Amino acid sequence: MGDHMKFSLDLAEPDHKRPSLSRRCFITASAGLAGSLAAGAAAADSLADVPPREDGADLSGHSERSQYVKLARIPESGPGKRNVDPADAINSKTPLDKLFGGITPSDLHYERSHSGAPDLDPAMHRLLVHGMVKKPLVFNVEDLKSMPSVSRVVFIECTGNGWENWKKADANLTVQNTHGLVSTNEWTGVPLKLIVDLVGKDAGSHWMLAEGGDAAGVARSIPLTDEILNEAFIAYGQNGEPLRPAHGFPMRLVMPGFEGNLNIKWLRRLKFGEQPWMTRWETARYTQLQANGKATQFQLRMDTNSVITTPSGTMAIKPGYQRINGLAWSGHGKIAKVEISTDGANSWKPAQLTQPALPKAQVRFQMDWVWDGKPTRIVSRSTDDQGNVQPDRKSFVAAMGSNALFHYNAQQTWSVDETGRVRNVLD
Ligand SMILES: Nc1nc2c(c(=O)[nH]1)N[C@H]1C(S)=C(S)[C@@H](COP(=O)(O)O)O[C@H]1N2
Ligand SMILES: [Mo]
Repeated sequence: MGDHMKFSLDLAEPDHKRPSLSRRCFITASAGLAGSLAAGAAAADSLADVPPREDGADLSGHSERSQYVKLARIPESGPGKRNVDPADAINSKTPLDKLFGGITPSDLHYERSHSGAPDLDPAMHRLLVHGMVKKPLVFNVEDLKSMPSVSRVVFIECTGNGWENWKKADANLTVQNTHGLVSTNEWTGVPLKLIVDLVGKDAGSHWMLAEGGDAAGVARSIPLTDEILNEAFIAYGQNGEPLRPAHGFPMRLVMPGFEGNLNIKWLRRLKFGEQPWMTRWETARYTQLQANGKATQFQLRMDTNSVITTPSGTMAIKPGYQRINGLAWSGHGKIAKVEISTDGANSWKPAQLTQPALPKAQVRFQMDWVWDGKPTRIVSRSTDDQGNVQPDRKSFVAAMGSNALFHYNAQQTWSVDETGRVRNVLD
């Protein structure tokens, strides 16, 4: 590792057989490196080396980000259509390259709204639950809040995430552009199962229609598998506070592991029935065009995915020590392993996963790398606990054909040129 300090940070999950995390979290330095810390760190031996203490601002009702921190989503009006007037935007992407850990701040959770974000009055809002049930019911927000609740950290991902790279790679894209339609929040709400039991769903009903209260009237037919009945919930809470209007205030459906579109916002109706309703959102839209020109319906699961966020598109690195990190997620379950290649997918090394790695949530991965200054390509590959491996781009496109637009989960390659410039490339 030459003159560079070597970090070896063990992030393994503690368990009863092992010493505690704090005892196992250690940093070791290669010999003879006193004073030569990570990039940019300087030797110091007195308080004169750090700035003096400062007066504080008045305390306030809520806190803002530091004036020195600039974080924003990017509104876009479709694949490759950036820098648009927000009035024309159809989605707004999360700055994955500027965030830490696994939770997305609420105001930076990506947004996809088909007809803007209505600001609904919770006192007026109602949820109708009807169809093949013994007793149709109407719930308001207070009804939901008074019931037993679940809180769960899960990712929501738009089926369109990754659509930028289906056909070509624009070298000027950041990871926010390529992968910013996925975010992870802690959502709180009432289990769907409880609502199903309260209304007395007919045993012959295996589908549920969920409809939003926005002008677009997004409505989807959801198959009532055991997994969905056990895991779906109607959320009113987001990262410890009421939902933000952009994310469905005052209530939305949360469907852990399934396509973003099913997570119906501003939820106003659940209807139980025998067959899917074939709404325009599952016929004209959100179907997957195959190579033979036919479209597949109800491709609902979000697949195993990962992306390196540092270093990533448009960043620049210097030769020497780098701490690579990124995010991995799978709609099938928990991320079990992430591997990184720093030589264009020729050889792979395991990355460390930041614990806890929760099922159907984004997990942060990290790895040491010393860049020798020669042009190369870096890429990550995730595997989940159900054995699904994120495909390389060539086999993914060969399997899906190039007519498709949704559910892109191929490995993301970043090239590094001799000046250290990092760029989006296909493979
Ligand atoms: N009522 C309604 N629900 C909706 C949408 C919408 O436009 N209206 N957009 C859907 C789509 S396409 C996605 S990807 C997710 C996005 O959720 P978010 O904006 O909270 O990230 O919400 C889904 N639920
Ligand atoms: Mo979406």
